Order: sequence, then C-alpha cells, then structure tokens
Amino acid sequence: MTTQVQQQITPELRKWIVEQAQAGHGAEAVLQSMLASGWNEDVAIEAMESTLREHLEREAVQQGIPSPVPVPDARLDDSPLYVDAGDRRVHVVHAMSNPRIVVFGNLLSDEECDALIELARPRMARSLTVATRTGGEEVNDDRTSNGMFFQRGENELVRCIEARLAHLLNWPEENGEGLQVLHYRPGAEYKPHYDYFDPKEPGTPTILKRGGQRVATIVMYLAEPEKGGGTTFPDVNLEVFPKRGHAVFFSYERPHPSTRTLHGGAPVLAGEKWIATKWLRERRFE
Ligand code: PD2
Ligand code: ZN
Repeated sequence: MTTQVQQQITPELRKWIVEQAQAGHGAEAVLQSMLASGWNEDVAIEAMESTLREHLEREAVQQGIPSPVPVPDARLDDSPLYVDAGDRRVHVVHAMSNPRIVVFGNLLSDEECDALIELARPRMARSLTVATRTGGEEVNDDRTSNGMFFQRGENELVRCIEARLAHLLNWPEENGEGLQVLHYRPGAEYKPHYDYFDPKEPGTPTILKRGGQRVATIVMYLAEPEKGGGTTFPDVNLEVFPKRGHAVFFSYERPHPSTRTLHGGAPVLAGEKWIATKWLRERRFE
C-alpha cells in the first residue's frame, strides 16, 4: 500500500514563487529548487503555472489591459492531421499557439470557392471598415479591396459553410458575423490592423451591444493570385500564402496588442485574390 501525502500550495509558497520570478530566476531553476526542498514534481509545476498565470493576470488588470475571454478553437490537443468539421475532413497544415494561428487545408472545395465568388460578384462594392470613432462605416485607404456581405444563413451554400465552421471551431453559428467576400486586384491590399474593436475608441461601446467583441477571424482563400496577397502577421514574421480552399484562423482573447494578432493582406502583385472572411463574436450577433 502506498501512502500519498497531499502537499498544499500555500499563500507563502505562491509569494515565494512570485519573488523568485521577479528576481529573474528562470522556471527551471525555481522548479529544481522546489524539488530539492521535497516538493512533488507535478505539484511544483502546477503551483508555478497557476501562481504565475494569476500573478500576470492581476498585473494586466492593474495596467488596464482587458481580461481574457473564451475564444473559438479547433480541437488540436493530440496533434491530429485532420479534423472533423461535420460534413468534411479538414486538414491541419500549420498550428501556432501564441498567437493562436491555424492554417487549415481542404476547408472548401473548388466548386464551393467558385460558387461563392459567382454569388458575390454582382454585389461587390468598395470595402468599408468600421469607424470606431462613430460606430458607423467608412471608406479607408488602408483597405483597397472590393467586398460584400452575405446575411447569415442567406442561402444553402452559406448555411453549409457556416455549419462547417461552427463544428470546426466549436463556436455557435449565431455568434458569427455574416460571411464577407473580398476581391483584391493587383495593387489592392489590406494594411496591417487588429480585427477587434479598440476599447478606447468612443464608438466601440455601441458596436459591442451587438454580440460583444470580435474574438476570432477565419480568412478562407477562394481564388489564388499569382504573386503577393499573403496574409501577414508582422509581430511573428509569418506570411500565409493564399492557397485556394485553405484558410487561416486566428483568435484573440482580449482586445489588446499583446495578443500579437496584428495582421494584413499584402498587396497583390499579379493575378487576383478572392477571400471569404468570417469574424466571430463573443455572443449572439444579431
Ligand atoms: O485578405 C486578407 O488576407 C486579410 C488580411 C487581413 C483579411 C483580413 N484581414 C480580414 O478580413 O480581416
Ligand atoms: Zn483583418
């Protein structure tokens, strides 16, 4: 028979862990020192992780950084090569955890890409951006694409894609904004920006009444340019190439640059780029 001695993570231990971190001691050194004092390894790791997480969160609140909220995500814990998206087996091409960025393959078929473009084509107009100063929309030189929005559930194809995304990302369909289709000709781009609404802007409280913050984005590539047009993440030096049928997903648990989700659509250099974007909100978006 084995006797298990339950080791307690006391306030004194938490204080000591924070002091070690503040003194510049690395995680491995602190862990070794706890093991040498007789702490069980699992308990020591849990104590360090939870203490430092809570400490950082308290510091963030003190500095006026918004608190994190739950965000959509695919189930990738056991590193699957494929994820079940309900009606389709989607490929996992690339995954990064901080920031959370996942590239999916085989999300849309060629026929679905073509059909979305043809449904959108007659309704294309110069893209607008949300004007957080007023809560309205405006033409913006940073965004030189043409675009249109589908209503959520507007037609069979849109309903099918929305259900697939909800399954893939474990997020309710009704929390999504309508699908937006964008067309970039040579020279068109979307300069780096954050997709969340800046809490400091006066128009933001009005925008948030409809579904809360944006918490994630999925950009689906419908037609490939020949050169340029990648989706760039300057903070992590990543460029995702716009491969037809693929998509890049990223989430942001707080509306703050610390999420490192600054991203842009690089200028198209040759050919034409078509995408469909879906922005996901915290709550039901009506
Ligand atoms: O077209 C893109 O790659 C792109 C880049 C940045 C799309 C968006 N943002 C977006 O739709 O939010
Ligand atoms: Zn964006």
